[in-house]
Amino acid sequence: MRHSIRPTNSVWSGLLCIQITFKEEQNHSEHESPITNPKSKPRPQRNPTIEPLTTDRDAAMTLPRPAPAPLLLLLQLIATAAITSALASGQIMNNTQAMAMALDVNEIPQRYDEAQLWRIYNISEAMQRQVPVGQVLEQKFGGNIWKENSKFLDISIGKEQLKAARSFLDAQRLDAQVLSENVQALIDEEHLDGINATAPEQGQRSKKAARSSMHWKDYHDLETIYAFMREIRSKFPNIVRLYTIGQTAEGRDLKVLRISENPREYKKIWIDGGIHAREWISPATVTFILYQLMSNWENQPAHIRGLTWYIMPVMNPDGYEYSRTTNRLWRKNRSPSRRSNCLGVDLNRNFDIGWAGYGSSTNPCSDTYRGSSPASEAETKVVAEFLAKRKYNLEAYLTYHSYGQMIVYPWAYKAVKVKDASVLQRVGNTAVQRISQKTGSTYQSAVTHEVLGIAGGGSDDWSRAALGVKYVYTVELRDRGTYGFVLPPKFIKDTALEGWTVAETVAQAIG
Ligand code: 0X9
Ligand code: ZN
Repeated sequence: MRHSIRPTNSVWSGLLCIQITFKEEQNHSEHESPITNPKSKPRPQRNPTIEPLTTDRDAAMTLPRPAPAPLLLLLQLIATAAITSALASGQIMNNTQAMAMALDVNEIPQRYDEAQLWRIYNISEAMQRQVPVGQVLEQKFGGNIWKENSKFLDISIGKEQLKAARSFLDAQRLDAQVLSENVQALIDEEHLDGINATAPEQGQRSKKAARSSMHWKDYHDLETIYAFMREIRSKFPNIVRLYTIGQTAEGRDLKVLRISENPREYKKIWIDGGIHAREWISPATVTFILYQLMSNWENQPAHIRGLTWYIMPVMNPDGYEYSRTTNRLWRKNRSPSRRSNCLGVDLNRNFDIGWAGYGSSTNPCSDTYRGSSPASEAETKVVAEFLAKRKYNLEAYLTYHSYGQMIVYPWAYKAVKVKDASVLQRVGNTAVQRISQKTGSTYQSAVTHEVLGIAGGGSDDWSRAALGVKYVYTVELRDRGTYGFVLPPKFIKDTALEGWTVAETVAQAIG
């Protein structure tokens, strides 16, 4: 039987705008284990012009509603008391962090008006040992680290702290290149770009709830991504299985698709996205990979069709939704901490490999907080358990992040290369070349610690160390700093194609 997801046109825009009949999943059981599905928090949609897969009620909750005045006052009081107690308890917390905490209480969207994005070069290792520049900018000046690698540090600084942070850099004889004068403008541009790309043309709008709204002209909320996964499952019931492997701290499902014609015998490849909430291009790319696979499954070459694919587009659903609704630059998950009012653990510092080593933080307020113990987080734990049970024949682990345009391989937790580094480098180089031919983008392939520095607790290193997976890559998608995480939707298709090219190349290498 031929399964097909029907592209509407042959050109890019049409090719990517799949029109698949939407059917509710009541008749299907996707749970392999009897895990219940607790009521998730309301999930407001960011872009009301996208054809809804959710109900009208959900769509109506596009923006968080302003709290009535007395309630605001009360919330302010609570926030002030919380800030005072956190300061009293000796927690290192600057104004911005305290503000963010107050905002967590209110769930009022965080704005970045006139916040600047800086790139700071020439931070020597010696200087870094004396004055950890990123850490100081983060903790003293409310900076938000976007990217730290061997060559530079990208950090955004709120309007109020710009002067003071500049003086600090001057004192250190460091200069900052301004990548963006106004981070909020980047966020607004990203939003508008998505709205323009998806504005319904006259007479073209399909009936509500009659069609799936998946496309790659804009970023999607979790529910749309999950509906797409269900759709794939119901279109290909013989070869696709949809797992709910656990729930997050906020009660959202963690979902994985398996695509295989012979799960017992075929070699396996795992692909995940969305470990970091703000890297929206990652889930967009992973869903695109799913689409590339399934829109032409029967004609795929043997090296693709002859594999078992495990695909998890959003490993951090709570963080992803929080980034969509409340704080665009949120990185971690949203789990509460016992010893702090700050929320969230960096899932890519929470895996059980070099966990207490370099490159992560013990401070729950830090963006690289490693958690209270290895795999303390539901997301980490269930993924690790799921994979550990399936490690036989598991040949590849691909994890998609942004930004930087890099394809990196272990190790990250120590300054050593894996023994077959030359093979990984060769496959990485092939992907780099193919990407350049396809889209013209320049990517770089390298061993992680050399280009991104040492950091323990990463999913990539864990898959290699704990499961012995051979082809392990972290793919840092576009761009190289112009927009950073806030990549306008017009770049999704080509970036996702680059991500697909890496997956294709690795699949071919597995053979
Ligand atoms: O730091 C990370 O987790 C990744 N970069 S990102 O900007 N997307 O956050 C790089 C991960 C590389 N691998 C490990 N550190 N294990
Ligand atoms: Zn990341």
